[in-house]
Amino acid sequence: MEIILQNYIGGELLSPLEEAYIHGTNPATGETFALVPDSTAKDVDLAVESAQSAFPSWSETPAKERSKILHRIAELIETKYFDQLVEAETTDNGKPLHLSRNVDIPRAAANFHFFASAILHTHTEAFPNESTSLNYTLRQPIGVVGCISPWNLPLYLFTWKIAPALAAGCTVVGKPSEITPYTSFLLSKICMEAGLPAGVLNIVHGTGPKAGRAITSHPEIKAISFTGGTKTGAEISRIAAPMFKKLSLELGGKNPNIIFEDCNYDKMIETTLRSSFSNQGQICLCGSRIFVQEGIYDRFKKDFVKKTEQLKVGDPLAPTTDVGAVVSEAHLNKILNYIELAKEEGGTMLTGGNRIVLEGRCKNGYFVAPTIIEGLDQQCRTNQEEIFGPVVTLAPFKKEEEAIQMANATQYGLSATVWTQNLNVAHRVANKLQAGIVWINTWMLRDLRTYFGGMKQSGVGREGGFQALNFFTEAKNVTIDFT
Ligand code: TXE
Repeated sequence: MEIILQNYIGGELLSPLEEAYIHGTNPATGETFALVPDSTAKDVDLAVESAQSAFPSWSETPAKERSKILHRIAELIETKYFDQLVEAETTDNGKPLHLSRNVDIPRAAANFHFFASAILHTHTEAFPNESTSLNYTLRQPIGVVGCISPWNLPLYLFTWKIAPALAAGCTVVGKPSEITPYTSFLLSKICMEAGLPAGVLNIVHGTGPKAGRAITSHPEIKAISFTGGTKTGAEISRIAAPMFKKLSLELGGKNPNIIFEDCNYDKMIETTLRSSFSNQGQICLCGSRIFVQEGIYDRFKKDFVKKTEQLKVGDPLAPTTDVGAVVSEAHLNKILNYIELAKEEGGTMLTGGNRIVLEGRCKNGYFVAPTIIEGLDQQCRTNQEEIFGPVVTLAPFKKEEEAIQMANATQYGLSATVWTQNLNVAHRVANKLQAGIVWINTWMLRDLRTYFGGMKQSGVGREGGFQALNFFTEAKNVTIDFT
């Protein structure tokens, strides 16, 4: 029996107006387990109306009250609903259960806690002119906003957008990815239980071209916060920019991982294994291009291949699984096509390069062997385009300048990792890398207060901390003349 998901509009769970559904698939088994509303512009209109009517009262609710409700949502995620959310995320996405339990769902709760606290610690600027006049800044919630999120970190990224929007006093029409909608459906129930007033958050399920486009083109939606593919980001900008909507776009990456000879080798190799294959390589921050200084290249190659081959690809529900299923059949085929392309482009498969067929429950699941490719030049498509799977390329370098040049040689600029014990090298390289986020001797060490986002075609704007609260507010200057 499939679970039937519903939209969350005006504080109620509603079926899509046209009663149309799409299939929600468990990527580990290939089976349909849910029916997902295939909402249209009509559902979005309804959601916008309800967000508009909730806006005056929510935007004037004292920050302290908004904060309390958001903390309550976080607590319900952490306690009563925790196990259900963990299982739902893994069923929907294919990621190993331990990732849902230790990363995705705790982070969703942390997003609410963080912005519920942050809203109590805001301040604005003042510009006094001796005894003649004073300017000060008001930051006011922008209105109804649209939050559109992807499938790779479903509840984690959805809440990363809606928590600051709600904290800032905006009302929201959100759309999670149609590929992984289950946990945001559960979030609707949590919000009802936490006492979030009707219409403050509305969740409309459905596809990008229908429900997503209806959100981006709706004249009453004042800002769009989007995470997803670069092409989709461009399409959203084409629609939203001429309407003068505020835009925050977190897009793709093709991130370099630069390894110098003097690095802490053991820490580097364990972390590189994670930055390459965690979540099946489906994190926009994964380091998919690995550059290794020539003195340790052969040693690294041997050890890295060995450790990669020890990773257990398996049922995401099994506690011993390191690498689960990729998110969908279409995405599986995309990854396999890139692997074929890499061969045509002259790449050598050091390990992997194939689909894995498991036995039992997961025999029809979408599994890919962690893949390491060597021997490609930096300009080829494999090294230029985002594959978003468990696939990395290796290349040696001699000098610092060469590593920087290769690292910067893509259209993307999201994140980068640098491994060295030499402080001078670390600072010099960090300074020259074209990336919004640089990690030195670590990866994915996140602090929610910091700027998060990319340069070049990896996006526009920054999320995180007060940046996100600023995005969802308008700055208004007030001038008083004392004379
Ligand atoms: O993302 P999409 P997809 C990359 C990755 C992946 C590729 C495509 O390379 O293979 O993007 O993945 C909604 N108007 N990333 O197709 O299409 C869509 O419904 C409004 C990188 O899943 O960008 C979903 O909710 N909305 C990435 C969201 O946009 C639209 C994470 C993301 O979907 C829309 C995911 C439209 N016209 C994929 N079209 C990252 N960097 O984190 C789609 N959507």
